[in-house]
Amino acid sequence: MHPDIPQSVMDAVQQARHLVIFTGAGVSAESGVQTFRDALTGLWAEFDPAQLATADAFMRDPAQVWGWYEWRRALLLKVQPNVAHRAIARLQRVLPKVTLITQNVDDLHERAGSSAVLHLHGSLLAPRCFDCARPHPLAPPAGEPVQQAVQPPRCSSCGGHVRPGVVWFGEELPERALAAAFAAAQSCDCLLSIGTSGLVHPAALIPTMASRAGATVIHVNPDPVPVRHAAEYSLQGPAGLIVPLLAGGWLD
Ligand code: BJW
Ligand code: ZN
Repeated sequence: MHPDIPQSVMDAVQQARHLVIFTGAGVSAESGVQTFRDALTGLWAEFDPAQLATADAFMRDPAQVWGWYEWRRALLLKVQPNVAHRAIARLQRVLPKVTLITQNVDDLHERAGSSAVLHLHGSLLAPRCFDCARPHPLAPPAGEPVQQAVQPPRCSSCGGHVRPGVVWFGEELPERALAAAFAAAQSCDCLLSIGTSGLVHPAALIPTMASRAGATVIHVNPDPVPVRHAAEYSLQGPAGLIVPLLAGGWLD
């Protein structure tokens, strides 16, 4: 069954002069990437973020943290973009201006053909030195994904531990990407928020900023999202079903 998408929502997306697409882990769920906070299937149902997703945890036990991220980097090689990623790339091609902002640390938007993706929480694929921040490119992981402790490589410049290029709790978001994301949220006429729990700050402010600036805001999520403004909508369903409908009507 097709969800009922109001015509005003279709119009707001398809006639947007500047559309912002803001994505979270839910957009990659149908590719087989685990979300964080889904009750039974999310990563945080199985693993403790305080032991894995903070700089303190890395300093305490670099091998445990590095091994966990290497496991997730290896899993990423096994998955493919889904129809929602592809529909987003299509919207970027056909609309006059689209800013794509993601909280995701995967590269599935890029692999689906999206360009200029603003990664607010970094990337699993951009490791850098914990001490001097120098990038430390790595070959794709060989073999099957295994969840085990692994000593991180050493920085070739200063000898520090190499860390995942993601943003951990308590760390600043990349300044330029965040500034560009906030500017886009404040100047767009429509914002599509897809597959995020909206719990992690400061990224969570982005849909509210767009609403306050007068944009139509549309949430896509299997769970209902509370709406607070007249031009705010919650479309309940998986991204893989709803986003292609919103992007429909154009040929690839
Ligand atoms: C589907 C679906 C389908 C399922 N289709 N949908 C202000 C207020 C309160 C707290 C703070 C605040 N300011 C700062 C904080 C602290 C903290 C924070 O926000 N904590 C809250 C959790 C309470 N923020 C920070 O620490 C940030 N830094 C910062 O603010 O620096 C300044 C500062 C420094 C020092 C002191 C104070 C301030 C950094 C946040 C970094 C977040 N990092 C992570 C981990 C990245 C690395 C890794 O991958 O391991 O980023 S946490 C994790 O959450 C990850 C995600 O990007 C992020 C957001 O999660 P997301 O994408 O929303 O996923 P889920 O799982 O939560 O939701 C999935 C959704 O999809 C659900 O709704 C499903 O229903 C839905 N779904 N299937 C569509 N098929
Ligand atoms: Zn270094």
